[in-house]
Amino acid sequence: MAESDTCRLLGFPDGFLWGVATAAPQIEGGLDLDGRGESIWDRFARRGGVAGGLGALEACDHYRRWEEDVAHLADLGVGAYRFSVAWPRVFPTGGGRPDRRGLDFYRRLVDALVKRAVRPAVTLYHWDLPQALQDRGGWANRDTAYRFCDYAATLFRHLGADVPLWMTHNEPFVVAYLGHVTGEHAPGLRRPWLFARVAHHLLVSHGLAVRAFRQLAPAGSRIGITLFLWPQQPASDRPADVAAARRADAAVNRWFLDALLKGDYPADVRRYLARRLAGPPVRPGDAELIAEPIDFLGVQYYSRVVHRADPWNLFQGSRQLPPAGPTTAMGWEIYPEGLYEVLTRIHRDYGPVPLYVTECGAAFDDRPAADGRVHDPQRVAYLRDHLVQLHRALTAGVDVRGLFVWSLMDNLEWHHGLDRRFGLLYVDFDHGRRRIPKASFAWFREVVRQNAVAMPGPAGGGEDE
Ligand code: GCO
Repeated sequence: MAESDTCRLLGFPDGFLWGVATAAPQIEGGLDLDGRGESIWDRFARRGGVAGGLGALEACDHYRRWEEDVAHLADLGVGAYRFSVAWPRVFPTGGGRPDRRGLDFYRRLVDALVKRAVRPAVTLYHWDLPQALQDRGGWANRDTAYRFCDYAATLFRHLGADVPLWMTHNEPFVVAYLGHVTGEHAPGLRRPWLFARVAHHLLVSHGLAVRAFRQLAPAGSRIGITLFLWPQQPASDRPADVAAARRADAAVNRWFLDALLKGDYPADVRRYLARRLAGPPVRPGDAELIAEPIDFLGVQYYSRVVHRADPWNLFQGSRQLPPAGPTTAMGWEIYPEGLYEVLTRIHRDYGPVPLYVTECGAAFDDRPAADGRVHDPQRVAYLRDHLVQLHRALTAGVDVRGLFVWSLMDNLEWHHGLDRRFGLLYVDFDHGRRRIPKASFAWFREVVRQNAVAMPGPAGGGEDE
């Protein structure tokens, strides 16, 4: 390395945890293998909710190719791998006796990771509810929260000793909103009045699982939850726009942050929802349950949303402005400063809770070049610019312990199907699902190895080595 490169390195604290993330329904496939039960995403895809239909859910065939994927993780040199357990593999109908084959799959995966010094970070619910539970009302039914706790306890017992980081839920806002308000995600409902009810039951199930964890998990392993936390900003300083952005922030961000870290839902949005739709069905003791202390909070950041007041929007009284600047293949504005804003905001408004950025990444239209390699300088620039903002937050005193890139490999981007490529590994879905490390894979390996990010030189090069 040249002297000048050393000067342009932005170093991270010792022990900073670098990782990559995936989720079972987005990579595993193997829908019919080893007794796996039907998930709400299978049913949703069968009904036409997913581009590419049920076949797209075969995704990366990770259920069969997991050893190859673990080898890629080892090659990448990451300290941790965040993945989710498929509830329908462990309890095909949501409850009863666990299926040994499902548990054994995750046991083998965890053992292989531990052997390669990659720490497993397990998400319990990344959106694949057993369809049998949906048939009984899904998350709109409080009973699902108790079923979730049983499922969580089973995993704590089986894997607890080897999993240092657990996450109860992935982005409960997205489950409540895209699954039950807009219907873009499974179970595909358009019933805005269910938002607060579903969100509440998700949080109750989180609290129950945290309490079970305290009894069952070995000392030293930690539990938290991951939240979708995008800044919601006003389009102008007109009072109506400012109020609209504030309301959106309350529904998207504060609803969850306040309940988990302050022990109450924000009064403004609670009143608003109760008046226009329906409030959360809170029972005595729920507030304390939800605010059961967690060991860390997972922050998932991709972009921001800018709001213009619109009284015709029933849910939040605003509409979203189209992005002003460059976007990713998701149509999301590239706004790295937002990561700094989110991290410092949590620190300021909620105190010094340990944070992990449990997802950050971007989709671009990658394809192999004539030389067979996949050059993705946009992803490298995206990640680098976000790491710079993360570093800024660390310098400002925010307690961020690690970052997980979304994602290890191209995978099923929910209703969009297989063509939104977020991976560091390119997956050739047409030819045997071959994995090809992209240029960003090599770039991230260097970040991990050096525990530092190299800043671009005056010519702006060094991105596609
Ligand atoms: C989410 C999920 C991931 C997505 C990723 C890109 O944050 O929506 O956790 O499953 O695939 O965020 O949209």
